[in-house]
Amino acid sequence: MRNEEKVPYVVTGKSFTAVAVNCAAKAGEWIKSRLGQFKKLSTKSSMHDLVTEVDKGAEVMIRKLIMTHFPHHEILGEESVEPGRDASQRALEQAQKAEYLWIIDPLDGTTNFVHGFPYFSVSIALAHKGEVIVGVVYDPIRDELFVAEKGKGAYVHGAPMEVAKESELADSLIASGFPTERERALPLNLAGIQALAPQVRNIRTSGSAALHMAYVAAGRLTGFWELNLNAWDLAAGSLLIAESGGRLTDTHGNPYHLAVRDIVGTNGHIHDAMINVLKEAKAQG
Ligand code: 2AM
Ligand code: CA
Repeated sequence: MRNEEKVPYVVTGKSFTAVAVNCAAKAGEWIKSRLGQFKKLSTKSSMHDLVTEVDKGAEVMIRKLIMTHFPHHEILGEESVEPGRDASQRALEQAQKAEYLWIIDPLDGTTNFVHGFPYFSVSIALAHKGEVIVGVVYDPIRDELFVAEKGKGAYVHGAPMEVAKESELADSLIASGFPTERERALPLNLAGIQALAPQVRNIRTSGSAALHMAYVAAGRLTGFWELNLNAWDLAAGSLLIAESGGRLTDTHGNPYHLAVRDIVGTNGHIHDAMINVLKEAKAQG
């Protein structure tokens, strides 16, 4: 075979964002069609960490589409990484060496999917030299597509998004989660919930970090925090929040980057107050 024949065929003429949207929409529709019909339920890092063949199938579908358009890009997907903190950090370090890196969570909110609780999403981000430049989160149940491009704003089905206006914790609706890692992350997050609950309007823990972050971007939640998340839970949502005028740091107030696992994302106004409460509760991790 001659050398030039080995070069993969590339479908040209589609923007990064168009491909991300296409992947999220296609995978999301398929996931929705499988609601209540998955065949095999397995566990990963613990009995609380679930996976189905739908998670895996959606990731394969997204990978194939990305490879069709951008065969030289790297892809970091939740279902292609060994479970656990160390393995995901090693995979991220390895993948970050790539110029273009797609970071995908084919199904964020698997526990909800398994139970038929209609709150889950597909999360797809593209990072260029470690900086997220495209972020897409798709909720197939409500058919809501959240899209952000670096420097160009964030949109939900074409309408520009803006973070919420609340300036006091007392007026804020915030969200978090109950981490699957029961030794360190769960007790710390519970300490944060205990400290913040009396001070805010209320707290939601709905089970999809990516969708919670999209809701912060859309102004439906004032803020979100959670410990021990992975790059694929956060990358797309981080750009949605940043491009909607919000603020993103780790739980100690350091700027967000792809290796951050303990996240605070807010409308900006309540950010320092939230971190202070976590600090006083020794819930920063
Ligand atoms: P998942 O459904 O893609 O696994 C809920 O608190 C959030 O935690 C969800 O976004 C969920 O994503 C994520 N999550 C579930 N298991 C996890 C694990 N073992 N490590 C980190 N995050 C996890
Ligand atoms: Ca997932």
